[in-house]
Amino acid sequence: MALEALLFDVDGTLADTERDGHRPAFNRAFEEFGLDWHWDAELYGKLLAVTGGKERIRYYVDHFLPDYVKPDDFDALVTQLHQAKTKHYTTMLAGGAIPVRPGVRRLLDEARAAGMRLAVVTTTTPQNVTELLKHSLAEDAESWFEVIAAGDIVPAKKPAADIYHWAMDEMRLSPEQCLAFEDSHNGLRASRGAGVKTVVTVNGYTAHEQFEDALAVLSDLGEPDAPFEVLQGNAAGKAYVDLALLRRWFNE
Ligand code: XBP
Ligand code: MG
Repeated sequence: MALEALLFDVDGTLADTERDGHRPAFNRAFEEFGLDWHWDAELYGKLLAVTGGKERIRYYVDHFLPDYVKPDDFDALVTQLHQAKTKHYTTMLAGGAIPVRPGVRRLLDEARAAGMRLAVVTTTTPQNVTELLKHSLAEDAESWFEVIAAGDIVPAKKPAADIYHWAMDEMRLSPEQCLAFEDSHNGLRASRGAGVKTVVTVNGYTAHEQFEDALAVLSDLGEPDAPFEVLQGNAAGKAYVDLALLRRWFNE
């Protein structure tokens, strides 16, 4: 089957958002609520085992705070903390704090010019996607994507495949017509679980992870003057990911 659509993860894939974006936003929310919780860069790497911000807060409390006694309204506290975190994070994005990763804008431009269908498939909160696209890509970038599958749309977040199934159902596409971009083992489990061939671009938190099932594992999408590093797979001597290389991998 021909390649019809590109499905993009957001955090870690479109932009390097975790360490200097989501993490400080969580910490600001904790401070705002008078909590002495602080997630340093190393601890945050461990917490990334769990996707979803609310889920990550619960995981932290359950696994890293043995003496913490949950208040009766703990569920409400998690919700409020996460709302505050989203406010801090989107404020950072509105200030243009987080650029897109190398090659992202170039590949999106080429894909749009070629009439490729595009979607976002992520566990992050929808507002975060809107703000990132608007301030880090272009004012109208949200309209480039036919579907934005995000957040609590499906109850089971990545590594569950549900969000990929949801996006492809919306687009009336089968997995054999799509190619996904992910940055993490959890993301790859989700895309491959839905049967979608996947290119991985790693970042500082995920470079050590296992990606047996990827078409290729790269440092980033690369640019003509800043080639990617190939960590796994065969890039046929190319320096950057373009549609020709994607089709080559897709048809392998
Ligand atoms: C992204 C996430 C998200 C963000 C936080 O995973 O795990 O939880 O860290 O976003 P993926 P929210 O890239 O695999 O989609 O706080 O909005 O949940
Ligand atoms: Mg990701």
